[in-house]
Amino acid sequence: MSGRLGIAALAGLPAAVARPAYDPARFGAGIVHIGLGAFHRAHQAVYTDAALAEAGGGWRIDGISLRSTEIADALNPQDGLYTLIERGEEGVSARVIGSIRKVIAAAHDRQAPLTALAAPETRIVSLTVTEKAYGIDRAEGTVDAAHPAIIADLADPRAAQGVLGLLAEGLRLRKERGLQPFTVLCCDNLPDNGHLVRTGLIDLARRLDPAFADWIGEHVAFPSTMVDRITPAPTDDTLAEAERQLGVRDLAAIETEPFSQWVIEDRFPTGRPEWERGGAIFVEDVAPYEAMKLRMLNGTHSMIAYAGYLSGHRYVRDVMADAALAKLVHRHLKAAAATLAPLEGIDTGDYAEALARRFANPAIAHETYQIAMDGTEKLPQRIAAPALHALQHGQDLRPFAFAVAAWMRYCLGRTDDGAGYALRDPREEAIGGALAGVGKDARGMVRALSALPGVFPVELARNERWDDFVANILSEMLAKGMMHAAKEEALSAGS
Ligand code: CS2
Repeated sequence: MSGRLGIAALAGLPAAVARPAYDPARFGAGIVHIGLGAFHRAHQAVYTDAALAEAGGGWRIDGISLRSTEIADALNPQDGLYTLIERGEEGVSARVIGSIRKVIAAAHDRQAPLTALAAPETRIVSLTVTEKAYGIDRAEGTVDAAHPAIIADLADPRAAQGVLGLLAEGLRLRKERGLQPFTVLCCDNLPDNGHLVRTGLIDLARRLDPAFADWIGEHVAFPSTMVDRITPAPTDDTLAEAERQLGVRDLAAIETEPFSQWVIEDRFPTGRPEWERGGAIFVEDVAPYEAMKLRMLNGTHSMIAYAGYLSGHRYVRDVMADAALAKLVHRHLKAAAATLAPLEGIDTGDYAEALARRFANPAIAHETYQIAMDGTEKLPQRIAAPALHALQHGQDLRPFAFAVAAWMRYCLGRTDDGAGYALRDPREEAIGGALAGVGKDARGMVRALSALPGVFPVELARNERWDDFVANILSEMLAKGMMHAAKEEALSAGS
């Protein structure tokens, strides 16, 4: 068979391929999702697919891609359908997801995103745009007045193109037209993500029209969420696997692990899909779940990314097969767990074991280089926050210092063999500026990078014991190379 995935191809797919247990065309869209990357397609869109299959409703998703046109160009000709490939130890399975109705590429049509946000049927606007796209100064809870999208959207709010600017203009249009506001659902890996977006958005709105800011504060819900599913960027192998399973081509296929988790605060005044049908958990307060996931999964991931990449490991699973690094992974998980408040029904020891197994999944090729990007955006909540807690409570600081030293070493942009790589961090220039003239002096590097605003809390950065740990570990990394330094660290880590 040849051809391309789409509604017309569904009937001819092999029996082993699961497909929507509903006719997608029967349901309208109630969600606009900004940021249609692989993660959304492996996560929220899948929960929505399950909700549609079991409970129906006008809850399909209209996606918005703010920058690239690639996903729109791949998905629209396929009627929004794509393949979710799950790779577990037991094997590979394929499932066609039907919850996405269409994708709007802002680059193709500048007006279309606002039209979707202001459409009467839009009741939820959800987001996976990565930490850096919001333009929120997280320490202050205000907009970052130096962020390019914030500058542009404040100057010309009616033609907003950034995340917060679009939300504000979409809500303003709805208010003007007498439509109910939508619920804003942040699905990025940020602590207290609903609250964070709320404060940023209200601050932006206040700079435009204080009364409108008050209206948002009073009428718009921002439930927080914890999202989890390890989803590597799709590759040619992903597309080849989809074609092998389906017998037709799918240019939007993605691959992911079997595990998936979504914890959501149940505050949806304008309604919501029955995401619990897909396994989502609704709770009063997501914060403790988010802290656990950010500090244990994501924090350890970041350590794995920097120490692993510089040890020559391309994939997370290779890091887990390296005895010394695997030991440091377990050490980090334990130290991160110790910084958490107890959560009823959750044993962090079991959670750590499950995470280590997920990291080691031999079927998932998750690049350390992918996770290493945007370090300045990720480190504050993943590493610095638990490190500060550990400092204040007399707990083990060293694992966090190791992770930070590995990031600082990574900031040099060169492997131990001298090969260069791009940092891919929004503050790349500031990092380069901070390191200029410091050379490979560990103390100097620590001082320079610790002073980058907003990455490390002052109380941590100024602590002598912390500073000594980071500088000593970094100095070992610089002198002996990452692989060797990690081995020594693991030896001294005890059992
Ligand atoms: C990763 C996350 O790239 C990264 O920074 O730590 O994308 C991670 O894979 C997901 O949060 C897992 O849910």
